[in-house]
Amino acid sequence: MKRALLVSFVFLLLSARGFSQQNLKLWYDKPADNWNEALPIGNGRLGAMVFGQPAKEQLQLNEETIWAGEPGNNVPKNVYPQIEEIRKLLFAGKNKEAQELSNQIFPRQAPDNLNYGMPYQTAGSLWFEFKGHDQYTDYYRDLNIGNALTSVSYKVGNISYKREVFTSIPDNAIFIKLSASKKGSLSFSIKASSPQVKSNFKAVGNKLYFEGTSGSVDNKIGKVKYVGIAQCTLNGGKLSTSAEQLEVSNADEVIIRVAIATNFKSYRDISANAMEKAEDILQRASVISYDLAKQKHVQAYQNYYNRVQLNLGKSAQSAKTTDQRIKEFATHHDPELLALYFQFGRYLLISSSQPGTQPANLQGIWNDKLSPPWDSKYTVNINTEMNYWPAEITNLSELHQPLFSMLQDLAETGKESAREMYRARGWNMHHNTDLWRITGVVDGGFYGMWPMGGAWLTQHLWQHYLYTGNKDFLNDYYPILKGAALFYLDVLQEEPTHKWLVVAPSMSPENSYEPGVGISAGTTMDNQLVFDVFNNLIDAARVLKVDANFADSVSNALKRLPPMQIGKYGQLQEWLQDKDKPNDHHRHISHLYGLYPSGQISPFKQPELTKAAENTLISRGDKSTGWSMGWKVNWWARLLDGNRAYKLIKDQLSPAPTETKGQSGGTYPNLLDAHPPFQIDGNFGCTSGIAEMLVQSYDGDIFILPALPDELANGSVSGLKTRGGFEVAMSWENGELKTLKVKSTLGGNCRLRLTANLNLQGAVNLHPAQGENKNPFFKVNKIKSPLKSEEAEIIANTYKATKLLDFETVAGKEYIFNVK
Ligand code: FUC
Repeated sequence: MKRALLVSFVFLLLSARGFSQQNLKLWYDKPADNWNEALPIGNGRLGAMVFGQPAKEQLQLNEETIWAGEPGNNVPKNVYPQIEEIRKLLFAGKNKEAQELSNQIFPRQAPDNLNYGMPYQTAGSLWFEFKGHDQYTDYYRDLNIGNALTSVSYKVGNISYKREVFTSIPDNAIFIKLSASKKGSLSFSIKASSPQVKSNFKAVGNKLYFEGTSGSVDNKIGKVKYVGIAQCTLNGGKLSTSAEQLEVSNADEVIIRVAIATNFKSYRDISANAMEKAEDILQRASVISYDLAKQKHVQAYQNYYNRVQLNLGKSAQSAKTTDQRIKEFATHHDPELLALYFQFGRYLLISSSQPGTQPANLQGIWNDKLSPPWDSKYTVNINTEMNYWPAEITNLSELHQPLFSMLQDLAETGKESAREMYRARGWNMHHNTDLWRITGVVDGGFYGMWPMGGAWLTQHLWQHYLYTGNKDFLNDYYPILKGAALFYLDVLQEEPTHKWLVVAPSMSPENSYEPGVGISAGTTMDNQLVFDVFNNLIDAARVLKVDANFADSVSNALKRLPPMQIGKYGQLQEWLQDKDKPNDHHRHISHLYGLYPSGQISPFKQPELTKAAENTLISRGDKSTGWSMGWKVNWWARLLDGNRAYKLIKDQLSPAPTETKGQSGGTYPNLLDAHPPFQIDGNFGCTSGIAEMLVQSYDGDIFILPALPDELANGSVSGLKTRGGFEVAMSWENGELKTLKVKSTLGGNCRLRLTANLNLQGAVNLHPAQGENKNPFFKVNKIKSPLKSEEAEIIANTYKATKLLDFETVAGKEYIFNVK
């Protein structure tokens, strides 16, 4: 019996793999007309957008350290007395005056002696011009996310032309192969261009150099020097050069290798030699054959990518081009597009965030401008965090590392803002940072007076520990957690009414309770963030057996944080006072941080609070910016409403508006998320949301299929991770679990939550769970009972009955179950 089970399980996994591999392509029958149709490739450090135009191919290029400006923070001097003044005004109920003073000390535009962060900038483009290729037939281009290769093919006359491009992870270069069905038919020129003010181009031998210096913005001079080199190797034919271009005539096949490097060493050191670095990379890449480089790249990519398989079923839609499928997704059942979209999020993380690189910014690494929207920086009041939501649950844990490295920098630079602005120990940052790790206020008092960026980002450290159990990691990063806790210990103020400890001044990101007034004391999100910062510190100190006294003082402060509150409309209150507006459709719903990504609100432990969160979510409406809808998918998953989560995915996976600005997101033809304009967070948010619909592990257990929508009644998934280092594979039919495999990497008790009518059969002692989960990775922090307005009417939801089952696991073992 067991054997039969195993065989059927293996078959299932194999078929899932075979199945999904056929459908891992974005494909089109015409070239990209604009950037939002071009296809992104990247290795974490280098990015390219491939347009696929037959007569004039464009590769728009990025290198992740080409940012405007130079080292240096943006912390204003001598603002502490005014911060104190703002506090007093807030506690006296003079909020408008507090906002005015905040706007005055932190003006909307950067003052002359400061900056509001630097923009991430493009490295320019390479152009391949093929005379006579304007008329073509049999056009096809794709991006295969199963192996991270993009290709273009078409015919001119009876000759077939093919291009293949990839950005190698191991060899750190872009490889391009141009071929044709008939020998001697490749004739074209290669040029480079750049919008940078300081740039130059020269062709020497078989190399085209494109160099430049990044731009100057606000009080910073552009000092990032970059050197790009495209090296052309011919099979047959002839290569010639003119001043600024390479000319290929009658070649059989051409390989082009592109290296780009900068003088960047770290956020405070730009003394590297860009030319030497670029030549060195190219030299190494040029001794590897194209085929070997391709093989190495695919292997390195698949090492990450292949860990998760998702099969949601087939439909005839897959015969259509990707842009067409996006147009029809809301009306035509297309589960394969959903699986592709999920995997595309993983593809983007693998391609924009590799160990040792910069973290993925607002556009990952893909940007064709000098002044991209919001500078393509790191906005940390939601966007940067969202980029990393898929990292653990979709089994890409190592790719979280660039965010952790950035935190190491910020924990240094953020000491200055903590000290100068708040006279506090530890470190902090506000709602933006950049390559130079600024930590001061950006965009003025209304948007930027939010000293909570570090509180949110450090959650990623603790969550990484909960997923991996890596104590060395925790030990290394403990000082950063401690620095965040120290900051809030010093900054918390006693508010006059309840004597709770609150952060002041701050705000509920970007929202206002009166026109133009958002500045606050003790917003719900701040309270939730500090709750998590303090609990993480206490738990980390306990795991590492350090700082018992310090943990005690943190624990004392923790007890004095405000509880969550249910306001008069039955909503989760956003501010300390019940000032929420019932018709507020603001994109930020920051106080639902407690529901997701944090785990402070659970349908099973706090049904009323959960209902209040749901009321808030409903009143905010569905349609919003891309990232807001991505967040909503995760919230509806946590609210155990798979159908509503799926509805939000449909809103997101519909054609992006043609407007380049606005509040109603969607998806561009290249499957990238529209804020609009393009912003990558929505892709990552939806990817993690889809995973949260299938498995959740924040509430003391592993909830199997918590939010499966009716439209995805059959499917299978493997490789999803949970806290406690478990890896889950499962299949379901008619909306019910069929098979389940749990792999334990850390051992310990495994507590499963599943629908009550299911009985699992497996070769372990599976018994009804009792008491709290004794596996420490599943500890649930007790929140205070919420306060409830007398006017609030709350009728908690009834959820499908579930049961909890425990079994003991051994590290390295797999546990296979079938449903009886
Ligand atoms: C925050 C959001 C905007 C945008 C920007 C990058 O300011 O409110 O919608 O996503 O970040």
